[in-house]
This record gives sequence, C-alpha cells and structure tokens, in this order.
Amino acid sequence: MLTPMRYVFLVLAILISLHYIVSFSNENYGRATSLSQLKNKVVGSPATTAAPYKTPVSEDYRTPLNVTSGQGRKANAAIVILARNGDLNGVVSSMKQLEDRFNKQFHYPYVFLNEVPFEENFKKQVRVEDLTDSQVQYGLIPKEHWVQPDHIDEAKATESRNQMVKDNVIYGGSVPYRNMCRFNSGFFYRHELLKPFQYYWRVEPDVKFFCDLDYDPFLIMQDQNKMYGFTVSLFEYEATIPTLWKTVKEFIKLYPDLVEPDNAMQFISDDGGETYNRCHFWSNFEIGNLDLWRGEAYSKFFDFLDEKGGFYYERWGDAPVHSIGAALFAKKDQIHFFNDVGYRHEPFQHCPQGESHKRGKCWCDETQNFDYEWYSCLNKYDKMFE
Ligand SMILES: Nc1nc2c(ncn2[C@@H]2O[C@H](COP(=O)(O)OP(=O)(O)OP(=O)(O)O)[C@@H](O)[C@H]2O)c(=O)[nH]1
Ligand SMILES: *[C@@H]1O[C@H](CO)[C@@H](O)[C@H](O)[C@H]1NC(C)=O
Ligand SMILES: [Mg+2]
Repeated sequence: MLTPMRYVFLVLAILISLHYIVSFSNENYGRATSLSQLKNKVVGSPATTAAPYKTPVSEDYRTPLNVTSGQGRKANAAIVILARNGDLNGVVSSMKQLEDRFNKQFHYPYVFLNEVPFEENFKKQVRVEDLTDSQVQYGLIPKEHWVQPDHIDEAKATESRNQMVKDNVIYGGSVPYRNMCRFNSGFFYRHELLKPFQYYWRVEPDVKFFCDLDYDPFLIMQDQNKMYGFTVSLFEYEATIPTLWKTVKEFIKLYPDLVEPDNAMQFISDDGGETYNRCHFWSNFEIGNLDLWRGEAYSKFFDFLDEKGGFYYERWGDAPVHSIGAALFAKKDQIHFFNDVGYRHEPFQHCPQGESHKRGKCWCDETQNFDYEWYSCLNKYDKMFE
C-alpha cells in the first residue's frame, strides 16, 4: 500500500536522485579537460524525439550546374581544408567521402591551406585525377596570420601553458594548436585564395560523412540568407576560456550597436548574457557565409579578443569564438542546423533520424546520435525557435 507518508517519501527520493544526477553530470562536465574524459562519463541519452527539421524539397536545390548546358545553379563557394603534410591520409579519407556523398555531383572547388608548403607527395595523392573532378588549390598561410603576435608576453604565455599541462588540459602545452585556433578564428577568411568566395564548407582530416546529400547546402545558405551552419554543438571546457566571457561582455559594452538585436544570445547564455553557458557549435564542421567574419562587427570583435591575448594566455578555441560571434552578430534564424548531414568527428556524431536517415541512405547507427545527449547543446538551439 502506498500510504500518503510513503508517497511523499517516494516523491522526495525521486527528486533528490534527479537533482543528484543533474548536478553530477554538470560537475563532471565542468571539470573535463578533454573529450576522452567525457566519453567515459556519458550518463545515457534520453529517448527524446528529434525536433522536426525540414529537408528542403524544392528542385531548385537539387540541380547542380551543368556547365555544358548552363542549366541549374551553383553558389560562390569553396571547400576549405586546413591541414599539415602529415594529415594526408586523413585528408584523403574525408575528401573521398565528401566527394561520394555530395561533391561529385556539385563540383565545388577545394582550397587547401597550410603554414608550410604542401609537399609534392601530398598534392599528387589529393590531386584532381584520383579523388575529384573539381579544381584544387594550395595556399600558403602568411606568417603574420599564423605565428604568435609580438604583443604577447612570452613569459606569461609559457607559464600558462605549463600550468595547463599540469592540469591535464588537452593541447594545453601546444603553441601550434593555439596558432591554429587563432588562425581559424580570425584569418582563414582573409586568405588570398578565399577572397573570391562568399561561402565555405570547412572540412577536417579523418571525419566521416554518413549520408547522401542530394541538395546543395550552399544554395540553402544563399537563398535563405543564412550566415552559419552546423551539425554538432556542445559545451566548451572551462579551463580553456577562463576570461573569454568577461572579454565578450566588455566588447558588448563598448560596441552595443554592433550586436544584432535579434541575436542568438539564448544559445550561449542561460541568464541573458551575464554568464556563458559554454555552448558552442563544433567548428570542425562549418558551412558559413564568409561575410559574417569579414563584416565590421566580427572584425572588431576578433581584433578585440586578439589584443587581450587569450588565444595564448589561455587556449581560446575557434569554436567558442566563432559561435559567440555568430550568436551575437547574426540573426538567430540565420544560424542553420544541417540535420541532413550525417557527420562524425571523433568522438561524437550526428546521425540523422527517421525520414532523413532513409532519404540520405545513411550508414550510421541511428541510436548513435549526439543530438540530445546531456552534453549536447542542440536543445538550447531548438528552444530559440519554440
Ligand atoms: N597546417 C596546419 N594545420 C593544422 C595544425 N594543427 C592543426 N591543423 C589543422 O587544423 C584542424 C584542427 O586541428 P585538429 O588537430 O583536428 O584539432 P581538433 O579537431 O581540436 O582536435 P582532434 O580531436 O585531435 O581532431 C585540422 O584540419 C588540422 O589538420 C598545424 O600546426 N598546421
Ligand atoms: C549537361 O548538358 C548537356 C547538353 O545539354 C547534356 O548533353 C548532358 O547530358 C548534361 N549533363 C548532365 C549531367 O545532366
Ligand atoms: Mg580535428
């Protein structure tokens, strides 16, 4: 028999354990310094039904430009891959999948970037003949876009790197990693080879593309006036960004007029901008409008962050920097979730569900889907449109 007393007791017990589960997971997250740490602490995803993301139906998005007949359309876009010579195998793997799932139909050109010249061996294997019919270009990153700037106090930077190594922060001791994060945050879109383009798709070595994409995501961006597209979002490690939000708030105070009134602050802050909830779009995948980064607001924003030195005194990632930029300077409905793109970058993946899974003939396991895991931020994105 469930007497009233027992009933009250039972409800209390449930509430207490719920509270415990929630605070336990948040606390773990706050302490995490690398993805592998998190991976072993997955609490299990609730069986939430995915939000009804619509796949574009118009044929306008499905007819790649036929150069011979002039039929169809194409956006002014490039696929951008920042890589080292040593990333060759991973690059080939990513690129082959992207070609098979999408680009062999759509023929977007590739731009490879590196701070040292690509070796002949790299170019031969990735070259047009074997992997793609599209144009492939190789760009050298100018030194001033890559190396630690002079205004950084090296003694202070070294000290902070050493501390991060002690604290087990992933890539905490690495200068090249910091160069890469700063380059992706503020320079890739200024590269000579990217100047002619308006849209880009960022691809990394060793990622997976699970589904056939039979429509052109760049045309979605263009026709629907989107600024930023993602497939996975999650929390950032606190240890890499101790003063980032403080800096962002200073910027907003200095330049309130640069902030878009219809912004996506709700995605990055749970208290109207007082604190950062650490949500960010996982920037190893991005489909974006380069105008977002080239515009006055983001340019000033990046310069402001760069001046503060957090790319080196801390380990600010391009993911939170881009995400905060997109959230503040684009309208919230200009940020697009590419639900139909099945995608994996270790150790997380977005696997399209239901109709979308079938339509794309996806080869990922539908139950292996990051969207509504407890450390995903997709629910915060959804909330903005409720
Ligand atoms: N040219 C060049 N590219 C780099 C360098 N470091 C990283 N990259 C590239 O920058 C991108 C991000 O680097 P990753 O090492 O994948 O960083 P991550 O995704 O945060 O970490 P992982 O979990 O290890 O993949 C990838 O496209 C790399 O190929 C570098 O020193 N030089
Ligand atoms: C492109 O157009 C030409 C000329 O109309 C046609 O012969 C060819 O089959 C078309 N190619 C494709 C892939 O549709
Ligand atoms: Mg990576």
